[in-house]
Amino acid sequence: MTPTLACPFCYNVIRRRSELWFLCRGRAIGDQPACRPLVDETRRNLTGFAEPSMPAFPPAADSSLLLRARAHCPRCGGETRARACPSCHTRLPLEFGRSPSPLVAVLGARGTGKTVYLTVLSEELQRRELGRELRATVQPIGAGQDGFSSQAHQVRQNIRRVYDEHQLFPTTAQAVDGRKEPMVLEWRGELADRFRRRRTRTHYLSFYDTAGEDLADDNETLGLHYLQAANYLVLLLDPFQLPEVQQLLRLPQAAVQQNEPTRDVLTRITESLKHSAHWNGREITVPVAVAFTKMDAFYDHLGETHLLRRAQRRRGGYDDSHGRTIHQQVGALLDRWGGGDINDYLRSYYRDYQYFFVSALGAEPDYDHATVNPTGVRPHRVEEPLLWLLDKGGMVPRVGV
Ligand SMILES: Nc1nc2c(ncn2[C@@H]2O[C@H](COP(=O)(O)OP(=O)(O)OP(=O)(O)O)[C@@H](O)[C@H]2O)c(=O)[nH]1
Ligand SMILES: [Mg+2]
Ligand SMILES: [Zn+2]
Ligand SMILES: [Zn+2]
Repeated sequence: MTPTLACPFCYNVIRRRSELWFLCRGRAIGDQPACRPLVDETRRNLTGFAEPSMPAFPPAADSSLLLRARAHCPRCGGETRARACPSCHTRLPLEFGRSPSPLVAVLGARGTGKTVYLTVLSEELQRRELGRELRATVQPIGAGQDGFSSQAHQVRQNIRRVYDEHQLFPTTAQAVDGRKEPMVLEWRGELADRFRRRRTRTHYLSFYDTAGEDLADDNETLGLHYLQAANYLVLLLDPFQLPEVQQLLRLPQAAVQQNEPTRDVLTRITESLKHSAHWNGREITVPVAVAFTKMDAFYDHLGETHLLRRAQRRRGGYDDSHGRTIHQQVGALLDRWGGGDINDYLRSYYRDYQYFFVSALGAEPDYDHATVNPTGVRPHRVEEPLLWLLDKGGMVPRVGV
């Protein structure tokens, strides 16, 4: 992973932590009028966030080498320790920048299941089971603190929608002028250092949910900013688009929202990536977790004993031998389902990729009414692509080696 620091909201590079701006807290001194929240046009342009927020201001010029912990607002004189991104002015936590904070772009064609996947993944990461296993506490950025409320609110709202109200999502709106707010999770994890001392570190994981349409537009600039800055890619592919699958499963019409061969989706994504620094002239170098979605629709077809249903990763981190098993199994299924060209294509263009097969919902939804199965949400393998990526960044331990 590149060591550069970038803002998890606007994906612009931050060269040094000392460059971070301050955010006024509105605690005026003397009889000066206190600052109040205002719509910040820069923030709106860069992230799409259009609600009022407290004004941001740059650190004093003489503090560029020294990380000053506090500053006084030039307008109201109030003291503040709150930091903000120098580009988009979004508030950033005090711990930001001390440990790696990877940016993950989630790509995939329309209707692949990106929004459902990200919602379910964020909820599963926040649950005790996974948290205890990985010795990590995960929550939306700044949960419970003012100045962060909107992001945490959006994540919670999506989770409630799927888990409690059993509703799926309408198609994700295209980014306005190519910008919209990513989902940012705070990951406080405990890892042993090389002296086996346990250290707690706080990382921020930013997930950018591209609209399927952004890709369909064949517009190289849309989303490219996010692709370019991303440390990792999660490429979600819709297995319903594989040649043999629609006959095999007899899917209802509503389950197939579009008809685009996966190979074409891949070609378009590769073409976009060729305009970024992830292309070295021969291959794509950024790690890509290639995950097929909607595995639950294949449960009956695969049968209970199939490795893709039965194989269990060892707990405690990323299990590489399990990962390889799944990778091989998915590759073999692709051959069987008329997707052998996908294997060849990825092998020739991507340096570092691995296959996954996930089910965010765990049971088939009512495709016509876009509602969750009455048995509820029972995710399967949703964390596996992320563990593979986080292992590369040293954020989770490897197990079974
Ligand atoms: N069987 C099954 N279907 C799923 C699953 N996740 C999503 N789907 C189906 O896929 C549809 C689209 O899911 P979304 O997450 O909205 O897809 P998206 O990739 O965000 O689509 P766009 O926003 O249009 O790009 C859902 O309405 C479901 O019908 C899953 O885990 N299992
Ligand atoms: Mg979506
Ligand atoms: Zn002020
Ligand atoms: Zn920013």
